[in-house]
Amino acid sequence: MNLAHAPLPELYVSPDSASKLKLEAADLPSWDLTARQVCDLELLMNGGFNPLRGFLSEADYDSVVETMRLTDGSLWPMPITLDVTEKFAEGVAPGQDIALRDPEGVILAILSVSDKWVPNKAREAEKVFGADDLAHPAVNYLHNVAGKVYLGGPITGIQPPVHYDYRARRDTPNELRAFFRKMGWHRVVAFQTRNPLHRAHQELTFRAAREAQANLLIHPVVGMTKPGDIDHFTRVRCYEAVLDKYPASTTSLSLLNLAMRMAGPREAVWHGIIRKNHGCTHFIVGRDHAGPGKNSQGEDFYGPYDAQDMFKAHQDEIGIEMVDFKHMVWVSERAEYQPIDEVQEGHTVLNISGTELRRRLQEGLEIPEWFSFPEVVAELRRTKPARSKQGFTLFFTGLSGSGKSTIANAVMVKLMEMGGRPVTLLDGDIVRKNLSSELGFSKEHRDLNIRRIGYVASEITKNGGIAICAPIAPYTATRRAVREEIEAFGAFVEIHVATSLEECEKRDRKGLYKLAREGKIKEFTGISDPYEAPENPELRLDTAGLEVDYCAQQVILKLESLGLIAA
Ligand code: PPS
Repeated sequence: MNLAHAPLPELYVSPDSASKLKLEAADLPSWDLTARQVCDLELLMNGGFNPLRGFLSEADYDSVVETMRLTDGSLWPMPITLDVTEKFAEGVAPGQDIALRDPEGVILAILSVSDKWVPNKAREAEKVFGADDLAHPAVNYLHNVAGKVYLGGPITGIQPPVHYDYRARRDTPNELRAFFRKMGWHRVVAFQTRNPLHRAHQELTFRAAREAQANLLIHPVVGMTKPGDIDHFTRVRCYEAVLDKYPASTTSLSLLNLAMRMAGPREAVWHGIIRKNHGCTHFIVGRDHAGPGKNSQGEDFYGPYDAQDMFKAHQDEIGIEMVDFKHMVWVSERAEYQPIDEVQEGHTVLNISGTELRRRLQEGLEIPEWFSFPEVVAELRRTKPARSKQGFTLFFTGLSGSGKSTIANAVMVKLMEMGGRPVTLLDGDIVRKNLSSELGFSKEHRDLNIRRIGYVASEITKNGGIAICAPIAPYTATRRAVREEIEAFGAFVEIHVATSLEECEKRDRKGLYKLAREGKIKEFTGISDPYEAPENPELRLDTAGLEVDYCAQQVILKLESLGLIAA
């Protein structure tokens, strides 16, 4: 038997033991897994993360962070840890079992806690992601989303997370290994992707498989990808359309419920181990594999070939061979795709970048047939109508009395006059009355208030409406979290109403500044509580000496320049 196809150890107990454990688990402390943790747990339990048998212990974590290896010397580049809140961690001690549940409360596994520690997140960011820079999505997650305490220990698997979508396309490592065995596929090239496939991808994957004399597995990530990516429902419909373009029975499509970290070189090695576990013998690694985009200085986090270099250095140990990802371009004279380094001198090369494609989709412009398959373009247009038809959020932030509500009201009226999309105003005061009446002004309460506003705005945006928010929203991290939540569905336009504290206090329209100065109102923004001004808002307005109408007009012009309103 080809070793790549032999069954892999899983962490699940038998159905009988699972039923018993489920009952016993009622007495255990329960941790409700985050979306990322559900993904990690599924791959731990089904062997996708082999050789891991649970969430990393502290010693393994330190070793992985520093050396990309477990303490037993096995190659493992990514810290797979269970992060929890300090509050939950207080009630847990090593030696104890805890029940791991999905967001609906269904028990998936038991963690036998061996270690509990507070990680040095700055070190983790530096070593694993290359920089402690919040522009990296995984570093931002580490500092602003993940809990402060890590728990480690072996897992007893009870049941896999339930997926209601595309069930027939989801395979465990052992299911894929059995499929390859059954089909007689001895050499399999895996293609990792988080984007829709266009003609160039189809060409390059087809060529890669042919060069390796192997079958092809399109293995897209459907767990968590980079914030702002096209949702996996749309992508899978696109992949299914592209699958028909390969010669019959050479290629298969399977969905991988992985939560990506966008860690470039380390991530490429991790992806290789995961594909090896899924029975593949070859893996396509291209330029800037799993790249996170630009850092806060506007530079790339990793060199374009760092991932390939690191992969090559470890491929023998992993037991999977790298296949180079060729940059394919359309050659007009030949009416076909060719690798860029094989194009004859003088021939015309055409290419549409990801940014250009997004622009054309946003503006409803033509996408040529040489670039993509009509079925894929139709699918993308269906989910991503032109920007001027999508929902969006206008998010005003600024001190009390800065003029947020006044401008927001004026903008709302102008947008309603234009028509076409429903407009909802989530003004600070309205929200505090209807959504957040029990909240005060501590950091915790303000954050909760803004998260609620963000949630409602994201729903409005998702459903094609315009949400206008006008809270103080004093904290950068919270505004950023709301931005990320909303950008999954449409534009987030941040407007800093930058009227100075002196001016706001001079106006003191509600008489609150006076009371705050007298100490009669505590935690008052600008006086006894912080306001972190946005560094890069889409628009900044200082209302001192300006008419409301002029300010509202500036906002409308901004929306027009962003393509959010059209003639
Ligand atoms: S936050 O920080 O975003 O949750 O605040 P927000 O929901 O926008 O509420 C701000 C309005 O509440 C009034 N108010 C206070 N503001 C700031 N600090 C303290 N301690 C405070 N207490 C009451 C104030 O009228 C704010 O309204 P605006 O429209 O901003 O002037």
